[in-house]
Amino acid sequence: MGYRVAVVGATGNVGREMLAILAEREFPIDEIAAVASPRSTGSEIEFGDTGKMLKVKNIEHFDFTGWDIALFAAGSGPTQIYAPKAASQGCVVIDNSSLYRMDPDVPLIVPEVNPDAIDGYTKKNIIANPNCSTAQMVVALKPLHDAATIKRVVVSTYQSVSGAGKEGMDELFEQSRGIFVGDPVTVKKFTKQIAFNVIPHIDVFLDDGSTKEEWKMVAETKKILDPKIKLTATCVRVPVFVGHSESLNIEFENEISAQQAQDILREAPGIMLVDKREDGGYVTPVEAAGDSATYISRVREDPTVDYGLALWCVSDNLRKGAALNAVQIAELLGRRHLKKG
Ligand code: 11C
Repeated sequence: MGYRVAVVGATGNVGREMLAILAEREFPIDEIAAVASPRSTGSEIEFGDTGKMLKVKNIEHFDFTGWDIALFAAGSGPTQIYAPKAASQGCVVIDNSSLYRMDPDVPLIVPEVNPDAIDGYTKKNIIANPNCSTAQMVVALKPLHDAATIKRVVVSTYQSVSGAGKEGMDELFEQSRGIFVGDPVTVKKFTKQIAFNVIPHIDVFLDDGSTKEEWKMVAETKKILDPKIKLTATCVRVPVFVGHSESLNIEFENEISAQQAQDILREAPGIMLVDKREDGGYVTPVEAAGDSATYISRVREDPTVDYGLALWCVSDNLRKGAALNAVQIAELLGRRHLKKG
């Protein structure tokens, strides 16, 4: 016996990936619904690679009564309306938007990091999925924090355009093509040319000069991992289609060598250590795209602080950063709370 699962926002980058990962991981499903805005109603979408076609249902008329789990990848606007509706109709919402992440009554979960926090989901029947740049980073930080207690993190991100949705990917493609054929560059989704460029700006600016993406990395890390960790982030958009990369400088309370960190990371859940200290002995986003792991490379000691490490972290932002983490939350929920059969 399986679950009745709805994917809301099923036609977007993350929604499609949610369907693919549910199918790939053989999540026990009795019935699956692809739900989206009226614009997509009636179109068909494949349930992963199963060959099963799903007719997209209109979110405005969808009744969540009797559905066990809804994976939302619908953006904050529709989520604000339909997530509370689904939750009140008895369906547990796993939401990928930023709307509920800092709500004290909503657990913010990365299953490798804070699985026990999921028990608080009953307060609102909603569980939040973190921002993609936070998710892969906390997977990397957690085992090191357990070993030597992290005091401070300096992170610089290199975030792919798929984080900005399909329009972001289209803009990189169109600008790249246009530059080769001599067309003028048109900027729509991003604030400057993204093709053959990098842009040190993701999400809106805040009063202190940081951006909301940077603030999310700070606030979400505190909620998921440890409120005592100090973190400063610089988030940068790069002309990569899929896969976020991060350069991390981590300062610890206790001594930890690069060798010890490598040994710990090699065994840690969700992580693949690829760290050969030779040409090409590290992972880049092109290799991480389409994969489930968070890859760690370039682990080395940082001699500028008492106990410091530097490392490189890469993951598929649409998978661990969004859809995979949401499906892992659904699996955790099933194991702990919504047992079937
Ligand atoms: C990006 N990290 O790469 C963003 C996308 O809060 O869920 C995800 C935004 C979020 O643009």
